[in-house]
Amino acid sequence: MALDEVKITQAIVERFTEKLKEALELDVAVVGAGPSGLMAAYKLAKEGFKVAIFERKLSIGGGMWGGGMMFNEIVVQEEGARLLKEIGVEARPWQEDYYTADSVETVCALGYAARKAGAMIFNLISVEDVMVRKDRVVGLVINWTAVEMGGLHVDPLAIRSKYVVESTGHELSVLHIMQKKLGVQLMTPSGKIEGEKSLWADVAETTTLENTREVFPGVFVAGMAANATFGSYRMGPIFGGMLLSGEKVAQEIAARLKK
Ligand code: 48F
Repeated sequence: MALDEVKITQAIVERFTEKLKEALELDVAVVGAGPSGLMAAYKLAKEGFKVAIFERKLSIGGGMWGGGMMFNEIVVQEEGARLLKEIGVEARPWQEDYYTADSVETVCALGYAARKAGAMIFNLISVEDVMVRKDRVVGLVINWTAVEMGGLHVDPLAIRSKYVVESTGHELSVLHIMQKKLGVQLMTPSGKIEGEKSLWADVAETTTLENTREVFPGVFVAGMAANATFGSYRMGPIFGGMLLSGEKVAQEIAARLKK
C-alpha cells in the first residue's frame, strides 16, 4: 500500500478531534503535568473518572526531568518509594529514609501510568482563564501555547469540569489569574495567595500534604502550588511530597465525586 500524506493528515486530525471532543466535559481537569498533576490524573483515572491534563509545554514532567541542578536523579522518602513502585519504578534505598530514582525514568513512568489508566494528556495547551458560575469554578478556558507565545489575538475555547486541580507548581498560574481577574476570596488565612517561602525541605514536604486541599469551590491545589498558595516553603529536588500530594488530591476529589 502506497502511503498517502493526506490520509496521514486526516488520521491525525480526526483522532485528535475525537480526543478533544471527549475532553470537553470532564469529571476532573488537571492543569499542569508535573509530578503532582500526573499522579493525580493517574489515580483519578484508575478510579474510573474522566480526567484530562492540560500542559502548557511540549513536554510533560514539569520540574522533574532535571533532578537537582541537572543531576538527573530525584530523592523520595519511603512513602514516595511506595508510589513509585506502583507505577513500575524501583527507587533505590540510599540511607535511612532516603531513596533515589532516575528522574527521566520517573517522568516516563508517570506519563505512561496516567495514559494507561485512561487520563487524556494535552500538551502545548495553556489554561488562560476559568469559568465561574454561582461562586464555583465549573471549567477552564484554554488556548494553544503558541497563541500565548506569539501574543496572537485569538479567542480561546472552553472545557467544562466538575473539579479542577491547580498543579502548576511555583507559577501557580490558575490561582493568579483568578485572583487578578475575579478578585476572588480564597480559602487561605488572608483570603489571597500567601506566596512561597525559601527552601526548607523537611517542613515543606509535610506542609505540601497539609496544603493539598480545596482553595475555592471546585478548585483543589496540589504539589508545589499547594505550598505557594498557603505560604509554605519550597522543597528542592525531593519529590515524595509531590507524588503524595497527587495521591491525596485524587482521594479527596474522588470522595466528593462519589457523594
Ligand atoms: O512545576 P511542576 O513540576 O509542578 P509540581 O507537580 O512539581 C514541582 C516540582 O517539579 C519541583 C519542586 C518539588 O520538588 O519544587 O518544582 O508541583 O509542573 C507544573 C507544570 O504546570 C505547567 C508547567 O508548564 C509545568 O509543566 N503549567 C504552568 N502553568 C500552566 C501550565 C498553565 N496556565 N496551563 C497549562 N500548564
